[in-house]
Amino acid sequence: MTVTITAFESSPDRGRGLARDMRVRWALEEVGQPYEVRLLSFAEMKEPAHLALQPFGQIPSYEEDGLVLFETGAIVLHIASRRTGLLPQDEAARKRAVAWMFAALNTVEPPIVEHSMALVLERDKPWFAARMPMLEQRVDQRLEQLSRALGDAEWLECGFSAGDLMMVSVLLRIRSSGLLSAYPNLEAYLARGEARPAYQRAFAAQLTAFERSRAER
Ligand code: GTB
Repeated sequence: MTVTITAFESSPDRGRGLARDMRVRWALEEVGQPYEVRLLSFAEMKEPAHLALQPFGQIPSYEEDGLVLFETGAIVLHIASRRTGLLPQDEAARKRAVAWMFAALNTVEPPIVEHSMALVLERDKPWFAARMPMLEQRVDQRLEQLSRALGDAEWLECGFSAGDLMMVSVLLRIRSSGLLSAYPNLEAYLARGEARPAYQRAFAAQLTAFERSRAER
């Protein structure tokens, strides 16, 4: 089986593992599936060849022997369903792990992305100072709820799962804001995710890709 994903040729995060190919790389590393990466420039992401794989002109896309997927939720769920290691055996626990994947993408990620985008795109706008506390409060509400749900547990659902992979990936984007410091159990949760050998292999691979492309420019 040959798996090929796409990623930024030059990631705006400078290889800090925040672009969304990272969660797919991590899932592939967790299940021991080798993969190839096709790096794309911003212009190439909007060309017909890539739009045929990813209708929104984004990364990552996923190709596997004729199967083409887009959306990291669908891609990680596919990987987790095909190989062991990312979903519990017990059916109820498996369904709850999938629920945590959806929670990460649909409930926790939207306010985090809105907060991050405002920091990047709206700093010079007249409304920025008034809007920021509201965006921080929306993120904090989700962090407080998630912190309560996790409690003292190591992972969200009886052992590390694709739900944790997705949740940790989503939370990493907010770490530099300092908002996580109110929730030591979430900080420890992120550290456990980052300590996983599969995470570290995925992180090293995307950093190497960024550094190579910078050296070639
Ligand atoms: N819902 C889609 C999915 O989960 O697959 C979202 C995919 C997505 O947003 N991809 C982004 C993209 O291709 C890259 S990851 N953007 C280009 C475009 O839309 O034209 C988002 C991202 C970019 C940069 C940072 N960063 O610099 O920290 C973090 C995350």
